[in-house]
Amino acid sequence: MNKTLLITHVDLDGVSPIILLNLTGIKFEYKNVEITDLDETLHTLIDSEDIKKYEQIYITDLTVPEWAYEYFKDNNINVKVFDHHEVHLYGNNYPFATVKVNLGNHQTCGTELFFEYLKEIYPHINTKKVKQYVDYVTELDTWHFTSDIPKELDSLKNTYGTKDFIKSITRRLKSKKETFEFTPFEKKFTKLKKAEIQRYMEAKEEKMLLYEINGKKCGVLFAERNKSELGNYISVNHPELDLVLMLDASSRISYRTNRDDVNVSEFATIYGGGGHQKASGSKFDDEDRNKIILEYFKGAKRLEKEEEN
Ligand SMILES: [Mn+2]
Repeated sequence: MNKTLLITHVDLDGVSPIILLNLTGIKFEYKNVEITDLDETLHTLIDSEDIKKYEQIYITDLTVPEWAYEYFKDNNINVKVFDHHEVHLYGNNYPFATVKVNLGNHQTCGTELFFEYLKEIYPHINTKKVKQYVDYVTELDTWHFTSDIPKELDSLKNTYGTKDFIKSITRRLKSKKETFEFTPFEKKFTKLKKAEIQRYMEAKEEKMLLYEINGKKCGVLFAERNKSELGNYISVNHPELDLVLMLDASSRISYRTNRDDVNVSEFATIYGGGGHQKASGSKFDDEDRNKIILEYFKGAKRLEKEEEN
């Protein structure tokens, strides 16, 4: 078993800390965890006592629950936490957590905070090219763009899949090339993808339904992908809306706005969720899906899933 474990989120900001650790040359294991699964992941690690086998645990881009902080403290687990979510600022009560929403004069992300830490211990990773990559991730995660590259990077991650993306980017960052570049194929691919996403967003916009919910004027969409981009597109095109609600029926509900006078995190909290001021989420699980199915197909009976062998 390796002595270092990285527990991190699944998006570009969650996957990039894995890439950064790859660059250090140390051996480690990692787990990509959805926000809603962190509690269970930590419980499993603790109950099995596996957690005590690691000399170093890093947790990035995830909000660590208070009970876990207390456990780490009481059991002298060598954990370091790096995150940028506002709801997680209580983490700073523990010396082993770094939770910052801003770094200098810009909004930061998990990857950047982790990079700031790692580059002190492993100065060889502090190259112009790696910094360039970290900046792309920061731009995407905070939705402040100076170019289209961050969105293209995200598009490539979704196409390659997490494992191959990690391999490919690690190789590129390790290479002798001075700057971070896409291959000719990737350039062509991202161009086609961009046109496809534009068509997708226009189609979703046409199907948007309007509601007043809790005194807010909401545009409601059913969408399973490109939610940040779609939420932003609708927000910009419809300044009359307070917020954009995107229902991903097989996953979760996302809340977006680009208005400064609306806090979607407060809105999401009403529905048991949370997040950032301009981008938040709440759960939409089997229980919710079941309600809809029973409402639509009157008299339907839910059956137990058969055990898979
Ligand atoms: Mn993040």
